[in-house]
Amino acid sequence: MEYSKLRIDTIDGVALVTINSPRTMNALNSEVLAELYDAFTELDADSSVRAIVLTGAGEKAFVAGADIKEMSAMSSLEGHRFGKAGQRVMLLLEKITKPVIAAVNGYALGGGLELALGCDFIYASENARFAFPEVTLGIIPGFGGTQNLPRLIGRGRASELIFTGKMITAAKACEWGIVNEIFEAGELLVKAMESARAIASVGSLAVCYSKDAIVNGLNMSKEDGFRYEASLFGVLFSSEDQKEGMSAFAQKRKAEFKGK
Ligand code: CO8
Repeated sequence: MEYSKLRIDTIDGVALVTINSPRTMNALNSEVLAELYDAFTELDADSSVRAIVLTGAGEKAFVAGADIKEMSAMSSLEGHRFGKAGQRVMLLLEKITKPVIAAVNGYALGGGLELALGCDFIYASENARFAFPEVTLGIIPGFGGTQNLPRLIGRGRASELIFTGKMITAAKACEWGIVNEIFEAGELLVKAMESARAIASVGSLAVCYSKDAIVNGLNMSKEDGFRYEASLFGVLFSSEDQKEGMSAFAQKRKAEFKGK
């Protein structure tokens, strides 16, 4: 499929998805949201892709939020639809079987932070900045931010960010557990791709089931989560990858996984 707002490059089983509207700081308008939904659906179905990195074009922003110019004229009904269009992308990021790493290379504000939070984990450049400025615009985070941020960093810190709209540095975001690791700006994509390639080289079924257990387990009681994990664990014993992984270990050779 052709995309006008995204660039997609696939290298060694890793798809690099770049939101490509640097002049507007990669702001999320309806078109970008629709393309992101289509692209992630397409990449999920592509068996040659085993991990995904998501970033923004240019040096200033990952994504500076939902498109304020588009939102400013919306009716209540249109605002509701727009919110749903964004939430559909965030929920898809959780549902797809491939891990998605957000490489945050500048501002991740509002909907941009929500997009990063929808990914499995976040790496950031030293110049990355994070905020939920929605309250300064008279709205609230509407692409899942009020739900995903407290689950990730706890109610207190999430409430502080959402109620004040204040901007935090990459270092603070890392200290608070939003960001896994910080890299120099020029190194960020190299490191994110390296990490994605490491994921792409192990058993892809096992990675997919791990993601399933983590994402779905977060919405279950601990006991149900343990039960769910055990069932996924058991299913993997019917896979060729489990047999290959364990025989390769016994034979002291590198496993060749097939994802089945
Ligand atoms: N939407 C639209 N355009 C944007 C956005 C945005 N979020 N952010 C930046 N731009 C545009 C600017 O308008 C400007 O365009 P132009 O040259 O045509 O005026 C261009 O990008 C460059 O921006 P600046 O000149 O402002 O660049 P600076 O380096 O001076 O500042 C900032 C960069 C700090 C990122 C600044 O642009 C800014 O504060 N942007 C807005 C950030 C923001 O408030 N984001 C949150 C938006 S609300 C949101 O995301 C809600 C999500 C949930 C929606 C649910 C709906 C129901």
